[in-house]
Amino acid sequence: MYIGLRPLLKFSLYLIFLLVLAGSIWLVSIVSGSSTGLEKALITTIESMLVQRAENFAQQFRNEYRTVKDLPEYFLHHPKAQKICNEKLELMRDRDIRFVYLLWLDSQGKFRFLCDGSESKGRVMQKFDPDDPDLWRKIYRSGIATIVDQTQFNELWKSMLIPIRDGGTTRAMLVIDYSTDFLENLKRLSAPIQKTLRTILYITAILVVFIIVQLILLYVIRNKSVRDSLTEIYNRNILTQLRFTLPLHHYHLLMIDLDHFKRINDTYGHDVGDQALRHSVHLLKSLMKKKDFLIRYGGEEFLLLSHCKGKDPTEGRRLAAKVLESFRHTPLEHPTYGKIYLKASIGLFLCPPRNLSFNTVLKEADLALYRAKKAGRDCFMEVSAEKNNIAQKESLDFTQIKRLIEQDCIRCVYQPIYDHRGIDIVKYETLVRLVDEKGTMIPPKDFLPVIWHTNTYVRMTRIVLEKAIRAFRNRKGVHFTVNLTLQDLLDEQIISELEELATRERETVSRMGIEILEYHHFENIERLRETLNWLKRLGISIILDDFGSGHANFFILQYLPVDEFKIDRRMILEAMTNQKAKKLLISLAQYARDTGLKTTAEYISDERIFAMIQQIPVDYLQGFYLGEPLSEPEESKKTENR
Ligand code: GH3
Ligand code: MG
Ligand code: MG
Repeated sequence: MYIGLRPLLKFSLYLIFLLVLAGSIWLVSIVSGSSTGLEKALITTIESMLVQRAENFAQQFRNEYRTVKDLPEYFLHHPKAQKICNEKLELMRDRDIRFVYLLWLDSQGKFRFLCDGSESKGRVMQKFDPDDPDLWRKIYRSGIATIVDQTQFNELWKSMLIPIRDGGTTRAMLVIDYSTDFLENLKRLSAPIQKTLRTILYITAILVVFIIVQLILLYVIRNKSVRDSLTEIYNRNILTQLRFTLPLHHYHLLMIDLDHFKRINDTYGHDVGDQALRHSVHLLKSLMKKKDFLIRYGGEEFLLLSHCKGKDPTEGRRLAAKVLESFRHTPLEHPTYGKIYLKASIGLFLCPPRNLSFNTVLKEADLALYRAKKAGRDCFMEVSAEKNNIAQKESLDFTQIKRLIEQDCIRCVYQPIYDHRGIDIVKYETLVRLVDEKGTMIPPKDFLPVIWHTNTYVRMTRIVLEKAIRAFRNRKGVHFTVNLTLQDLLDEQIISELEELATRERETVSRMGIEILEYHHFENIERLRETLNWLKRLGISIILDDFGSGHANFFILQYLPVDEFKIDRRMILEAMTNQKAKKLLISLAQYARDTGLKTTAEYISDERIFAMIQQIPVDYLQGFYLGEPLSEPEESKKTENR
């Protein structure tokens, strides 16, 4: 299983890290380089200023003594000229320059003083011994101004040697000795700047550490937020990322829900329930390949995304079958309770088409799972793009439906319900539709499952109630019904809406019936009875929809304050070909008649069904053969189309 970060994100994190690292190394090198660089730059600037001064001196000297052939001789015999020369040299001295003097190289290669601007002056022709005579002579003869290190005296740092040339030969050499104080002063001068640079360096270092720590924290937190703590696989938060990065069309999607898991908790306790969840994850992981994803999608619901190499559907089906097998044959081994068998149902979407959104794919897989549950559990049901024709028709997502509902795009249509002869309209059933921007009517099956159990659904129900009341308010004597699930009747907002309507529109509500859907699985029959009694007190008649399917039984009819039920369409279709089913249908209708209940036969969609139902003692008929839903309820009238 691939459990790391997605490659793109991983790559971005590495990139950021490398950039920060490279940036900080660059900064450090700049900052540390600039402190020595600054020192060098200062020295070079000061040196070039000094060289300039020395050059000026050399120029003057050249001009002044051009005519003098023998300089040592001249200065020996002209003490006044030597004094002037000394004074000029003295001008160059400051606190960093200890000695400034003019040397002459005699024929034996010995250096001798000509003039001296230093404090303790050398005499004319006095011998001078540099610490590296060969080097000094070389510089003297080359005529190129050079700075040399001083090793002779501790207090001296460097000497600048400036040969003064005239007519192709060096006539004298100006020497300027820098004291070590010069270096100290330089350091003192650059100290504040260096301090600032060092501070920048420290701040940079702290920032780099901070950024790295933040990156690590981000990585850890992000990783935690997409992990399920119980099973350590991904939780559904990972979908926010996968939505943008995962090519879903390369995956088979398995929506896996454990069957009757509540019973495991109820029988063995929550801890064992938790162990069972971990055990399930263990089983699923063992069937996964490297590129697959396993996500805990809900409490006992998992999403397995299995990478499909080709578009081979058998591969996905085989995997789904293997998952079921694995659950069937590998129970959780519990030390106290022994073997605990788990089973699962699966909604399977094989390589969803490219143009479907993530939400649509999940929703379709969920519907397939729902079908698997309905089909008896412990099996898988497939969504196929061809079968559902969803490749061409992208389903609406929650936001689109919510927007349409908020923009008042709900339309109610009214399907007539006839008497047993199919002649007189007895009442109307209110059916809801959504109209999209293009004016297309969207049937409830395409939007109700998406908004089930949300506030948007409650809002829609309230709007439908209001619209139905408005439609029938001025149609005196016309009865009508609206559809509500049992869940709706337990919702406080819908209850108060009904109460309010019953007060405000007493007469219209007294002509209203509620067709109750989804009551089969409601286990608290007492509560259901109370709710229905309450509705009856408001003047509303109660109709059970789809009676005869699922767990609906005769007991419900005896126990609940019901006025009517609608016979499940499957019973009617079965009665068309099966004599036993027909007899059962007759008994059911007869039973209702004997006990004062009204019955409606739905799905009267053709003449044959209509003819068959004539032999059954039902009270009302409904179906396209008799009347399609209308945008406006008509006044009660006789039908002429047969
Ligand atoms: P169905 O076959 O229709 O799926 O029935 P079910 O009981 O599996 O499904 P239902 O949705 O009614 O109940 C799911 C149960 O899963 C209820 C809840 O207590 C349990 N559950 C959810 N999360 C956890 C969990 O983290 N630990 C445990 N022990 N139980 C959990
Ligand atoms: Mg379950
Ligand atoms: Mg469930």
